[in-house]
Amino acid sequence: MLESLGPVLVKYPEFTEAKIIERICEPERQLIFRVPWQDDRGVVHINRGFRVQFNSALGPYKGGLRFHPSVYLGIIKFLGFEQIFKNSLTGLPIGGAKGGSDFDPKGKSDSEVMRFCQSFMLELWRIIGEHTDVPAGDIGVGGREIGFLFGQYKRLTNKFEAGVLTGKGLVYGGSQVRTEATGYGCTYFVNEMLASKKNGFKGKKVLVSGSGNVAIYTLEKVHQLGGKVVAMSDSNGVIHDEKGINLETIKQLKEVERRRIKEYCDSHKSARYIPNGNIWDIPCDVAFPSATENEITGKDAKKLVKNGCIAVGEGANMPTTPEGVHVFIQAGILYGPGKAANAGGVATSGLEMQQNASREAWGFEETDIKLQQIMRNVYVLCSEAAEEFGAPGNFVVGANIAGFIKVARAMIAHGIV
Ligand code: NDP
Ligand code: 2IT
Repeated sequence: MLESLGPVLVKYPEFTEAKIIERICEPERQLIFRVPWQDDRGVVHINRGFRVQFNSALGPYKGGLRFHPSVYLGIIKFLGFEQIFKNSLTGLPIGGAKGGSDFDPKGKSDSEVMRFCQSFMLELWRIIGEHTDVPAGDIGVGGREIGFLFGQYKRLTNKFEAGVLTGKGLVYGGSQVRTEATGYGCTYFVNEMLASKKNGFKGKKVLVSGSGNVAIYTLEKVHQLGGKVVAMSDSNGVIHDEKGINLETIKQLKEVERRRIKEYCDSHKSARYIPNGNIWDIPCDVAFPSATENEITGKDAKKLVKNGCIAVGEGANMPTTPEGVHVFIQAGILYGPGKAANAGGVATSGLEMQQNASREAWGFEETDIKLQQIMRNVYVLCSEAAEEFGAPGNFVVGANIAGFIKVARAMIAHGIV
């Protein structure tokens, strides 16, 4: 990030004078708290909760909550930092934050997840609010968890404050397209990159890592646009089927039954399961890393390029290591970094906040069109900034610069705070 900003600081010396870089790297506020809860047998468990409110120059803090055993302060801070610039790129009035817990929802009953969420909110509610900080989902936090968190917030505050969380169910203030938004948005972004080369998804062979929220709706949109997803994964292994992955089976397996991807092969005989496999070894035209950070190493990136991959869209946050990013940039392939390519999720959260504020509920198509426009705009912003600052076609530089300048200007306007 800081490497990309060199030319910006030369052009705008006022940013250096106001110590914007030093200030932007320091979160405005960080909360770490104890989350005690009881499992179904009555055994007591203690987890750690986090919320890093990184930057509120553009609007209320905004960003997801991650429940995963790997969560610690460092992960939440890097995600919160990325979120500032991603949110800026959406063009919506939202600041940057992230939160979560080292709680592992895997294998827990609905009641255990509910008790955990209630205990988590019993601390978090003090520092969030429609105009203060608006959390949403991320890894391990989907519609079920947001529902439990919202219910507890409503009970604690005695207010139906719909805009305090996004990713809500459609029956109590959620937005159409929010569930689909990150995967759809990422596919729209890659479609824009392909279109700039007079290309498209028709007939393209595609890899999508992960099989959670982002991965599932990337699969859906890629198939709608005429591409074919031939492999997906979860943390245990990879499924590969050159005939294409079946969307309905994946949805049933992952969204309804919460089972492992391996079980896909029980009903699809042409698919093979590769335990602990590396999805990036499979030849493809387009890759969508949509599971987690650092999943594409330098070696994986080289393999992808060698196998003929022409475009990468990061559905996940920072899924490519710095070595991998270097390989993609050197090879000159179309590479959409997470803070641009996956901005559709938080952008649609912003649209959910708009609907909550005006007590409206827009239709699916109307909301999807807004999402498409936002992703086109993110693409244009990144391309133009890359061009202006001497790195045409480099969306890493473009996204970092375009995201940063807006936040820096707002911070200068607010004085030394
Ligand atoms: P989900 O919890 O719905 O799915 C996560 C998927 O990634 C699962 O298939 C999971 O496998 C796999 N995964 C997670 N952690 C690991 C790990 N450490 N190693 C291997 N596989 C892993 O999360 P989302 O789909 O919401 O999030 C996926 C990525 O997209 C994250 O990087 C997130 O930050 C990012 N993102 C999400 C947005 C959203 O709106 N949800 C918006 C923008 C970015 P398993 O089930 O085996 O754990
Ligand atoms: O990483 C992300 O952008 C998200 N997990 C979505 C955040 C949000 O507030 O919708």
